Amino acid sequence: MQPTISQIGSYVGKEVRFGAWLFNRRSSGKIQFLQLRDGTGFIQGVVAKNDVDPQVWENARNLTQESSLYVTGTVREEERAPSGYELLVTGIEPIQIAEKYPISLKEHGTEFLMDHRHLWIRSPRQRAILSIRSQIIQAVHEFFYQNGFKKVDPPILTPTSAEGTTTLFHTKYFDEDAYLSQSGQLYMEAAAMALGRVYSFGPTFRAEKSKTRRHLIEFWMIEPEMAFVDHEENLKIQEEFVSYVVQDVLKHCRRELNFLTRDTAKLENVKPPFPRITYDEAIQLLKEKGHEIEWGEDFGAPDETAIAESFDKPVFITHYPTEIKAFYMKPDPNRPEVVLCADLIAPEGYGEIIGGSQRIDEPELMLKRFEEHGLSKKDYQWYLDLRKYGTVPHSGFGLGLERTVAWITGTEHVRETIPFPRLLNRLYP
Ligand code: NSS
Repeated sequence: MQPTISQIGSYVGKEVRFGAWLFNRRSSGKIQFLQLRDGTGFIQGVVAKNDVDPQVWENARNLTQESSLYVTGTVREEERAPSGYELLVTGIEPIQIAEKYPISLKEHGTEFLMDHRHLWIRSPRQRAILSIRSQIIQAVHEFFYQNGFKKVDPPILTPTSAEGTTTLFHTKYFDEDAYLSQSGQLYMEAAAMALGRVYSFGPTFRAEKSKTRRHLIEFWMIEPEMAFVDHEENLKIQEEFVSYVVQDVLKHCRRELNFLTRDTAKLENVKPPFPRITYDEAIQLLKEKGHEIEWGEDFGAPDETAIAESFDKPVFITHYPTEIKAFYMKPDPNRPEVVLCADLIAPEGYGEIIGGSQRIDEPELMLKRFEEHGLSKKDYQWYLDLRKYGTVPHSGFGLGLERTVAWITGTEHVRETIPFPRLLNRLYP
């Protein structure tokens, strides 16, 4: 197999040939320095006029930014190079001389970059973010498989809503109405009754009218659901899970994190247990900080940021008012005006990354909630069945992948944490 740049360290002293793109070229008289990338990494190729065939020198000179080529050369160690290696070029076979590349190495405006997202993802920063995203995805699967969970795939086209009707994406399903999934949760509850501990990992859709740095229209969610697990154990699993993912990225993506100048000390600290405060305490804390908020109101982004500032790890906010939370959340038996739920707020202002709860398992209470929320018993008959045939205490949660990537990579806006973001007013490219 041809080596990749990421494997080049195993080829010191040897001649290799691999495919690459020209990222940048500098020349000083009789030497050309080619910054080459192959997607797996970057390496500097050195072309010395006196040591190569004149055709090789000419080929190097003709390469424009993002031209594609096969390069041949000898690998040598080079302490000063970011990758630790350099390539003494002996051959260049151009595949294509690229037209003038729209993204130069200088700064560009966000809208311009978003219009060229298909090319922008080639740049080192975007590559680092997307590599870490891939590592996070791998760590998610590892964590759940290691802990005996089964992966279950809920449908994307659904006849009903899971998280309220205001953000539903409507489509036609032949003659019926259908909606793109906002959350796989309700189906995952059915799956937990069949397989015990399950998780899903898929795209979810919300027609959010919000244009914030934390909202996407299409985002990926990891949704575990567990039979015989109560609120308390649900939180323990969440802190173990989030810590596993963060530590795994620290282990495998040092180079990318350094490139992004991420303060890794803050990430090293992400280990269980996570601090917990109740909604009541959070309201108190916000009032002390001068926020205008009353019991019964939901938190906005500035509130979440203010709460997170008081902690150096992700923090759980538990026991929200029943009134402002989803219909399926189980009320606290000692205090039915609040539910057995928690949101996990990431540190450093990255906002809520998890929403989860223990679910109502009593059939009567579920029917009562259906009435209160005006939900059709007919449309959700299958969901109500779960409370009729061997109902059990169960809990689950949903982690938003892009907000997690934003936090771990230290990226300001979620639009850079997904290859092709779907945003309010943006469906291209
Ligand atoms: O609405 S959530 O808080 N909860 C649910 O959907 C539950 N049904 C999950 C469950 O218990 N199985 O969304 C969960 C997370 C939330 O904390 C965010 O991290 C993320 O999903 N999320 C989003 N990320 C990006 N963009 C948007 N619009 C978005 N909405 C939620």
